[in-house]
Amino acid sequence: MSLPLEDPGIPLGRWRSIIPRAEEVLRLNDMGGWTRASPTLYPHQWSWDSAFIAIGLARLDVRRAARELETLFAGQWRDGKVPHIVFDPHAPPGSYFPGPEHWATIAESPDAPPRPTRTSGLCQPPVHAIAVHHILEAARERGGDELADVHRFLGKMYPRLLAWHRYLATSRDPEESGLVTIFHPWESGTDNSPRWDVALEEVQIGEVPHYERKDLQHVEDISERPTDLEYDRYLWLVELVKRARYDEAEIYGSHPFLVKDVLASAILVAANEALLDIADAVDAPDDERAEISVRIERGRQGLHGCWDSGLGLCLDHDLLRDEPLRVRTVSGFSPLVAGGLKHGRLKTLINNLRSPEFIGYPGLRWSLPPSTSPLEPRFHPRSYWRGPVWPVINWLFWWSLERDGEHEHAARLREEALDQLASGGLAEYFEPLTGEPLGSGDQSWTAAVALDWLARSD
Ligand code: 9WN
Repeated sequence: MSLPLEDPGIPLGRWRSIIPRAEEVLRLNDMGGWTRASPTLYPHQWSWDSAFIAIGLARLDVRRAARELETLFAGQWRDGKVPHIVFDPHAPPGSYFPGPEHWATIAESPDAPPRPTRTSGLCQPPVHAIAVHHILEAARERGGDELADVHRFLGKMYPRLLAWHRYLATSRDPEESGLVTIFHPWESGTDNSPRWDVALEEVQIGEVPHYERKDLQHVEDISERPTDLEYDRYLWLVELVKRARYDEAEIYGSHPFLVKDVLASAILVAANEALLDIADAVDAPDDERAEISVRIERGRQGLHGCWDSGLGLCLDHDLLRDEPLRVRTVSGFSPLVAGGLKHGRLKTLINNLRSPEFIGYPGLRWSLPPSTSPLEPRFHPRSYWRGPVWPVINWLFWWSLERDGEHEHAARLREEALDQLASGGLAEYFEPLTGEPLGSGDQSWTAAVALDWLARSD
């Protein structure tokens, strides 16, 4: 597997050295048909990581990219849920907490996947249909046997993706608001973001069985990871989900953390757009296409309802207290990801993204969006989702801007993001002021988005 470097249409310049490194990272983390998120900190298959990884792999080998998602979806639950982790039975025991033993009770759930139930019971943002669409586009460029194989793959994936999106539109949106409800910050993929602080602080922690964190062993500075208090809350919420035997309706009726997540909702809109194209490719029935179209519209309306004109951002909504979670984070730009915006709203979002509240903040090492605005009192430049720059978020914004014809803004984001990776390596996240690489090194999804960027001519 390697990127076709000889392509004269792709001026790689100062980024050329990233390619062999990124390929090496994906090889190092390739477990045979699936990719671990990183070598030590995350030794299993994570849901939205896998989708981004498949986008990068599609640039190297479309069949391997397809396999990545087939493996993940082998863990899909009967109700359509795609679990946030599919565990590797061969990973060293105790290498990640909470590992498979912590979730073993899912076997009791009627919704659990039919085969070995070595999955978590939560989910993550639905990037998967976007990834499948990338695989289709890459296969179309190649043609021949690869395209034929990818068409067979689409035939298998389409119903699974439809079931996944239906699950999110029903179990996670009984209100039909167009917005996805999450039960746990882990479901957002932006775990300790201050987006969740107010809602989490209301959670009264009950008796959490004794546990030992493993994540702190894999970072140099523990301030890069969530605090112990945050972990207690995370574990308590998992405990409650387990006590409800993963029964979604029961959780919905009693859980102390129920939040409409605008980023997951926006990703679902973009994923439904991708699914509509996939539906065309597999000649899906008209009623299914209509169903998907309704969801796209409803999702955009839902996001529109979360707009805060004072901040010029879109806000998550705490269902239990029926109030918006007013904090400036990258999720505020979710409408950009959902697309279909009127010109004025698109310009407002781009201006805000480039303003001193995010990319234009004085003194940033690279002109890239910090996960939390440095103007927020809860900003922390080293702590995970409370400030650091995340390459996958840069990729999502770049892709959205490209899709909507904002090529100049997209190109600037891509250039800065690649400069950051060329200088700091393929880290999980970066200190926004110094550019220091943080978290796990050799992070698979960082390598994957780099490969996708480098396969594009500009
Ligand atoms: C919990 C794997 C995952 C990412 C998440 C990121 C982090 C896990 C953790 O790592 O979350 O799911 O243990 O902190 O926040 O986005 O999918 O890379």
